[in-house]
Amino acid sequence: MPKCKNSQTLPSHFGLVSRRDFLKFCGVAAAAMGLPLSMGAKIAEAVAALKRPPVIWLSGQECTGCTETLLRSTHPTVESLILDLISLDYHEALSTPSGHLAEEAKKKAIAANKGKFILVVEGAIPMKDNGIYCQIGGRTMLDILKETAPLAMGIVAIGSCASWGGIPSSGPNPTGAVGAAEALGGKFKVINIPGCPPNPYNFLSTVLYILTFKKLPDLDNQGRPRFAYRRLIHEGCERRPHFDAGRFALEYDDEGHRRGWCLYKLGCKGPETYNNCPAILFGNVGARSWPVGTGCPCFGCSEKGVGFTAPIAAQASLVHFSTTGTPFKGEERVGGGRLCLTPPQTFPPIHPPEGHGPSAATVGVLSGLTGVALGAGAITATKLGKKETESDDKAGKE
Ligand code: FSX
Ligand code: SF4
Ligand code: F3S
Repeated sequence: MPKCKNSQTLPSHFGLVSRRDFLKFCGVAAAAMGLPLSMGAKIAEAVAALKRPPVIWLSGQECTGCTETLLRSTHPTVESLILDLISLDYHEALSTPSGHLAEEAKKKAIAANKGKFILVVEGAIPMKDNGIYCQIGGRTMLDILKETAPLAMGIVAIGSCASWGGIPSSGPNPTGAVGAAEALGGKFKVINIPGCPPNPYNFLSTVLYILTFKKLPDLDNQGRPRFAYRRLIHEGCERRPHFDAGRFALEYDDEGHRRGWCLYKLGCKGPETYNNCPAILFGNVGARSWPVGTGCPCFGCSEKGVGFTAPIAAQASLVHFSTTGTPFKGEERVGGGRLCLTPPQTFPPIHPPEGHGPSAATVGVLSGLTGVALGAGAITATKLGKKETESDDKAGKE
């Protein structure tokens, strides 16, 4: 756990979360942001000293999975942290009042926090026929968003629907669904946290970053925080050694699938999807708790033009991924920057009959090391947190 000189000045609890767990979480968040673990303590101190920023949460065309993912997350009770770090002044699904009372509560919350609140948008915004396909309290989501955005301090689009249209925008997109940035005509800077649902740690880390450093995190050319979306799923995937060795599951529940081989031929979109799922994992429901870890190909939920667009079983484009050793130019990469993959000279062709090319073990060691290095910070931090929690529990501390 990161040491914090002034940790005693922190409150003993943040709602349901103990000071100890809060510090651990901030350490994990620091690692996820690519910062040294020791920054976790600084983040904790900075955030603890702040007044909770008001948040107005609007919902458009969506399944409420983005809210669910925040509320169902566990270790260390991310939902408690979120609800303690921000003042959730209006949220359609979580507000106690409904109908006119809810509308009244929203108006009051916006008027009382003009220029100071963070606007979180969940869900897509239909543009066709003046937005009539999503109405709340008799008004279109489009109008509500256009009216609310100029009054906000900052705008966060949570989930793929709010980022670029997500499920509602998939072909033939009958309602003309788009993300928040596009609905606002590109006039506002919107932080996109895509994923269907997105990882709650990415949302919380973004909030922590803004609160701590008083500025937006570095964003890629799709408005996503680079700290979370700068690498392809394929770069940190634990099945990567099998891809490099040409070992693929060909059907669900075949021998290759049961042995944990690469899911590329089952339609895995890891080679064209940017996200930190292999490093941060999902839901803390057990080891390797992320789609590919459970045997399900990544379907590119966080990538515009891939998730809900490319056929599920279609093989991913390898355009982001050179097997020839030719370096990509930064601008060719969606998220920007250069790829840093397994040394290309170790690659066999990707469709060799089994037994040809370098052995899985040889390539596995090399590419496994790359994957380990990529996710090491976050994974180590997560494990550290868990181990310490376990031993703390045994010792009966806090
Ligand atoms: Fe979309 Fe979020 Fe997917 Fe669902 O609300 S990103 S459909 S998980 O819930 O907006
Ligand atoms: Fe992992 Fe998918 Fe890449 Fe295979 S194709 S290594 S399963 S991300
Ligand atoms: Fe989505 Fe693929 Fe991650 S489907 S959750 S981006 S592994």
